Amino acid sequence: TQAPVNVTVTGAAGQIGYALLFRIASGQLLGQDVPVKLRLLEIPQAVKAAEGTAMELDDGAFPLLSGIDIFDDPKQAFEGTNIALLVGARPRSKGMERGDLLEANGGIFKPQGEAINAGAADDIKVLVVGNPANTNALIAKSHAPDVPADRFTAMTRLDHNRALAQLSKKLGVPVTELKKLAIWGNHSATQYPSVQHAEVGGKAVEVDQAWLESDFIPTVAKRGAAIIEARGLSSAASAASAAIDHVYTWVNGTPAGDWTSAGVVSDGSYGVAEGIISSFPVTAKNGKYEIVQGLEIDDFSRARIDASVAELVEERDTVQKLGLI
Ligand code: NAX
Repeated sequence: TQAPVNVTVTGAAGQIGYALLFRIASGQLLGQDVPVKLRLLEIPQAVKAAEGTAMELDDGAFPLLSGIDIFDDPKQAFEGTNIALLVGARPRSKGMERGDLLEANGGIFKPQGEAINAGAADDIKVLVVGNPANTNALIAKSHAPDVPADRFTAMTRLDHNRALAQLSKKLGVPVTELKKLAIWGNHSATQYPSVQHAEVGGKAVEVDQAWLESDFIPTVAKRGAAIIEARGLSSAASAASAAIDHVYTWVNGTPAGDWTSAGVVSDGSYGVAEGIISSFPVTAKNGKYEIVQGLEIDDFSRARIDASVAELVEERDTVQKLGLI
């Protein structure tokens, strides 16, 4: 039988952690034949709560869960890890400016990047969920010079799944009929969910532009706020589900004739500033995410992509000035 895969989850005692850990333990992250060993990272004040979650994980008697270790030190938490899910982050508090938020998160993602660089396994794959996810991933990557840059990704799969759900409702077809949707840019309100290349039942999707602009795009981009409004808490189980999807696809590949969306390091494709972590349509093959090449970009898409990328460039410039990258 296979040796267990080490999976580190940060923010393990949080809402997303609570939903995510049970999905991982049940084998949905890597597959029903892959044992996993969990390494949970929390801040000291939340270690006790993480221990409570670990007790519940024990009580699940999951056949594929071969152990749980809890840490408050990133150096230990990332030792020998194969998959790192960086969920814990510093939320925006009242009156906090964007620069303050980026700085506070730099204090988390810089040491985590360093710890990954120092101790993670050679095949390490990193998914950043904690917001601002794209720029947090950029900070972590910048402090892990010995890890190939393409191992650092940011989550826009939840946005992708939200877009699938909205389009499926609009067209009255199951999500399985839809292909080639894409999220471009930042995981923020500026993101661009694109149906330009989308297909339904193998044919081009046709929807009117007014619906796209006044309904589809804002509904997807502001879904997080709508969930908070309805639930009184931010998206958790759907975010955990998207994180599972992101890693499962990364390891197992995308089906032929389709793609998905992920925040990956830009190689300058489609005029997206090289080096930033932006969402693109991506395929996965042999354990690598690759940006889909050769797509024609219409004027509407161009303007939307540029606007979201401009925000990412601004975030990068801010963290550069703060000495965080
Ligand atoms: P919670 O506040 O419930 O949990 C966060 C946990 O992280 C807490 O237990 C906290 O103690 C821990 N933490 C803080 N700093 C840490 C550190 N340095 N090391 C380890 N753990 C640390 O938040 P939750 O609802 O679970 O959301 C987590 C993050 O996901 C937030 O940043 C949130 O904004 C982000 N999201 C990202 C999404 C995406 O699509 N990329 C969607 C969902 C979610 O909003």
